[in-house]
Amino acid sequence: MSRNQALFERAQLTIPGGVNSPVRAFRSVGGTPRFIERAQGPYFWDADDQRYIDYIGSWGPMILGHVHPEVLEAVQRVLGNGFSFGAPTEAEVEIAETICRLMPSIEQVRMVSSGTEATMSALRLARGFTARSRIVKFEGCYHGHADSLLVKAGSGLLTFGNPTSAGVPADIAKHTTVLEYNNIAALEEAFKAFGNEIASVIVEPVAGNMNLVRATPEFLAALRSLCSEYGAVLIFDEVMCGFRVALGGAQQVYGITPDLTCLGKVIGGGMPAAAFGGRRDIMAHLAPLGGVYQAGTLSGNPIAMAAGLKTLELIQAPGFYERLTTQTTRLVHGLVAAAREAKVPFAADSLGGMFGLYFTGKVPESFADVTKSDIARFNAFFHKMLDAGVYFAPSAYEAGFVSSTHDDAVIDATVAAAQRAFAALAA
Ligand code: HOZ
Repeated sequence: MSRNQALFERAQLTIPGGVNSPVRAFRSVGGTPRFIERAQGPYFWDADDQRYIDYIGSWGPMILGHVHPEVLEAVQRVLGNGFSFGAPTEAEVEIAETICRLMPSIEQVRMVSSGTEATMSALRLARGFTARSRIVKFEGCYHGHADSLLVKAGSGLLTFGNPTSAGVPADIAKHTTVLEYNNIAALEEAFKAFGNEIASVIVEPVAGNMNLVRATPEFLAALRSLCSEYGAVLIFDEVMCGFRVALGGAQQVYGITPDLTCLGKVIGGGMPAAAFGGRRDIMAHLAPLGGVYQAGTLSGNPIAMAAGLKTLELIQAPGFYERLTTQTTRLVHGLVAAAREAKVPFAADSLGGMFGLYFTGKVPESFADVTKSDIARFNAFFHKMLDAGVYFAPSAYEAGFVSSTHDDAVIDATVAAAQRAFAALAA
């Protein structure tokens, strides 16, 4: 038995499903999850010492590749000073100043420890600010696992949202309305029906949790103008796409200014750190200034701040995003060409260092489009690539991530493996 298998069997005795986050269990692709022992640059190695080219990068944070020497040095420099104080530090001020400078829609920011905390807190703040309860989200956008966000659409616009997880009370789900992503008509209809009740609309401007799906510019523009017209708080969940699709996030790419933004992943450089921030008049409603309560023992943790600050410094290097975009484009173009050669229906898309692979003929615009993917083919492709030492996300519903260490040789090796995988799928 391999060490991966032995560890998975052992893990299942004491950890539900053997993993600390469900997608890691490989349930949708089948097979044995790889237990990772170490990583370097674009690679990681599992418990059987197999090397993989890593295209999840911890689901986004590792934009500089694993164990970047300058980030390592920055972390090592502060380790001896203490791991956590539960009191403010200068690094928290520095990271707040950096985030506000890089994303000008953010006038003030509060650090938290995870993306779930960021979105949950931003929504409470929006509700406190507007004194309204209803929130609107979009099908296929994932904003963490807070109760009010694990909701799917009811049978019609005016019916209540339904919980997607056991344990979420219907009484909470009923305050969430779920609409189709990129559907402007549905959005207009919803605002017409109950616009004055909407506290907030939360959206991933580039969705990364139903595979990669871009919002259309028209959809985001409609969202912005309807929220302004009806006094609803527009929240961009940029936990995945922030500092990934461009230095200024999706809001820079689209030129749309949200009221609040949620961040995570890259801002912690691989350590647990996330944030929410935006308009000063809204942020003033947060405790200790205002009546909306939010707190956290590990918020602004000094080790996480050191990793995050150094990461945010390095991604500002001239040409960083141009190179990242070039490498990611090289990957998706190579994969599309390989699939075409083998006559496998396949499409791919990318923005900055984030990409999506779809086993359908076209790039999707909604969750319904994504569900048309040939999942059996994706799973077969995933395993062939894994066997060839390439680790894509173990689900057809996840985006992929490229780091600055994925150079031409790494990308070309991936494409060569994909040529063989597609050829075998077509056979
Ligand atoms: N929520 C992540 C996928 N969109 C997975 C997180 C993890 O397993 O680390």
